[in-house]
Formats: sequence, structure tokens, C-alpha cells
Amino acid sequence: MMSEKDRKIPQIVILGLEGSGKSTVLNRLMFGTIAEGQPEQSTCFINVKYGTTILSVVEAGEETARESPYFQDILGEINGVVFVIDTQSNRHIEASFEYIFTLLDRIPQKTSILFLANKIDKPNAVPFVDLLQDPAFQIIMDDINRSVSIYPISAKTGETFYTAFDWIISRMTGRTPLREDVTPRRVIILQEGGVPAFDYTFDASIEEHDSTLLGGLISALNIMATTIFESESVMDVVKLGAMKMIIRKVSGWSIVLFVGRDDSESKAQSLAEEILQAFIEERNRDPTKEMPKQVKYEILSKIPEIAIALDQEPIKDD
Ligand SMILES: Nc1nc2c(ncn2[C@@H]2O[C@H](COP(=O)(O)OP(=O)(O)OP(=O)(O)O)[C@@H](O)[C@H]2O)c(=O)[nH]1
Ligand SMILES: [Mg+2]
Repeated sequence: MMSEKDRKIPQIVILGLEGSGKSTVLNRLMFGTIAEGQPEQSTCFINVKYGTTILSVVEAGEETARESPYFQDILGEINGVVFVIDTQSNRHIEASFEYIFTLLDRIPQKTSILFLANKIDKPNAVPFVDLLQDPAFQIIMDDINRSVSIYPISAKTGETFYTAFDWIISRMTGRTPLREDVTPRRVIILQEGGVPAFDYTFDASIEEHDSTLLGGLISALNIMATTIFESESVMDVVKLGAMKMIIRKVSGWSIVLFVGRDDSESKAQSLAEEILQAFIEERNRDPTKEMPKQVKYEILSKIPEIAIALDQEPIKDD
């Protein structure tokens, strides 16, 4: 029997065709990262901590989703469905849409549905805009009686993963994501090899460690991680006294976001990704652009949650 307390834990089912990435998504929710090789598979609900929210999550393959009577009952009672779509080819996308349409009628309208356009890290992945313009998908998105959304993600690299889950969790719990739980202290963006390209301290009272030293340290740790574990994995969270460093790596750049030791890791990860994205956009616009404090400030203020934390002091260039 479930207790009253258990029943309040939002329940999510992860659906998708074979090989779409369900287990990879679940593993990232469980461990904040993914191991190389075949991800662990589970057939029962697992509680995972997402920021300060506890979620109960289960993965269901095609056969279970279509045929298990027990699963039909579950589908009627859960709070959220996550549909994983493999975007590595048009053929995969079409097959996913067909599959989604066979299940949609069995999902109550009150259930939030998150579509994950997965594997965007693959070089030949179908562009997200093409997927959005697919008439089959527009039918789903135009259903005003449902709460649906879609994000282009990579369960493998973690790109946009937490932004997508923030959406469904805020829908299910009625609470906006817990970004308040993150107090950014400092952000450093490093080039390949650990050379700092961006450095901003939010709180002038904190001691500024040498960013070149830190860059060298992080790049050494990452090389070590890659060598020892023979994978593309990098360090992702390092605790240091009252702070912790959240490290993300996207296309050659690494970002290190310093936050409070007890701050929400998943929130900090999604913030770090957003900052890095904003930085990369600016870089792509003008690769030669100098990054004085003014420019850094402009990049950071594009992210609402970060803008709040920016120093209100008049900006002096450094
Ligand atoms: N490149 C890339 N590969 C991914 C991504 N997500 C999953 N994969 C790979 O795709 C394969 C299938 O992933 P799984 O997570 O096992 O897929 P699944 O949906 O659980 O598959 P079944 O349980 O067999 O139905 C694995 O080799 C994963 O490493 C991604 O975002 N990018
Ligand atoms: Mg699986």
C-alpha cells in the first residue's frame, strides 16, 4: 500500500521506441551523468532526486506500453509522460510519431507530456526546426487541451536536458523550477586545454582564485577522467569548502559555475548550460570579440535567473 506521502510524489513514465534513449535519460536522472556502454535498465518505479523534488520514474518499452494490462492502469494515473524521440534520421522520427499516436488516446488529458528530441549531439541528427514543422507533430502541439512541450536534447551530453525536465516538473508540481536554490558565485569558461576565455565574479567579496590555475586544474582533471575511465566523461561536480563547482562541457568549451555547497545541482547544471550557450552564441557572432566586463555582463544578463544575481554596481571595465 502506498502511504499518503508517497502518493504525492510525482510519477513519470518514460516511453519511446527501442534504442531511443529511455534508459540513458533515466540514468542521467539517477546519477546526473551517464556511464559508457549499455545503461542500466529498470522495470519498476525508482525514486530520484531532482533539485529539491523527489520524482518516481519508470521506463516502459514498446511491448509493455502496448500490451501490459498493469501498465494501462499506471498510464491512467501518472502525472507526466516523457516521450523520447530518436532524431538520428527521418525514418526514426516517423516511426516515433506513429508510435506516439498509438498511445496518445490512453494518456489522460490532465497528464503533462514532454517530448525529448534526443541525440542532437549526433552529426547527422535531423534539425529541430524540421521536426517542429512535421505536420504529425503539429497536430499534437495544437491540442489545446493538453499540456505538451518539446525540447531538443542529448541524453548523452546532457545538453538542454535539465531545461526540459524543469518544464515538466513545474507543470506537474504547479511550482516554478527551483532556481532560487542556486546562488551563482563565479563563472569561468575555458577553451580546450584549459585557457580561460570568460571570468565573472558575482560577489566581489569572495576571494578570486587565479582562473588560469583553475583552468589548468580542471583540464588536468578532465584529461585524467577521460584516460582513467576511457570515456568521454568529465568531472561534473566538485565540492570545495563552502562552494561547489559545476562543470559542463559543450563543443570544446568547458564551463565552471561556482555555487553554494548545498545549492541544487540540477538547477546549477541547467544554468551553467544556458550561460555557456549564450557565450557560444556571442562567440559565433564575432569570434574575435574581446570580452571586457561590459560584454560579459551583457551575455549573463540574457539569462533571467542569472541577471538577478548580477552586481547592481555601475560597470567598470577591467
Ligand atoms: N549519440 C547519442 N547516443 C545516445 C543518446 N541517448 C542514448 N544514446 C545511445 O542509444 C543507445 C540506446 O540507448 P538506451 O538508453 O539503451 O535506449 P532505450 O530506449 O532504453 O532502449 P531499449 O530499452 O532497448 O528500448 C545506447 O547506445 C545509448 O548510448 C544521445 O543523446 N546521443
Ligand atoms: Mg532501456
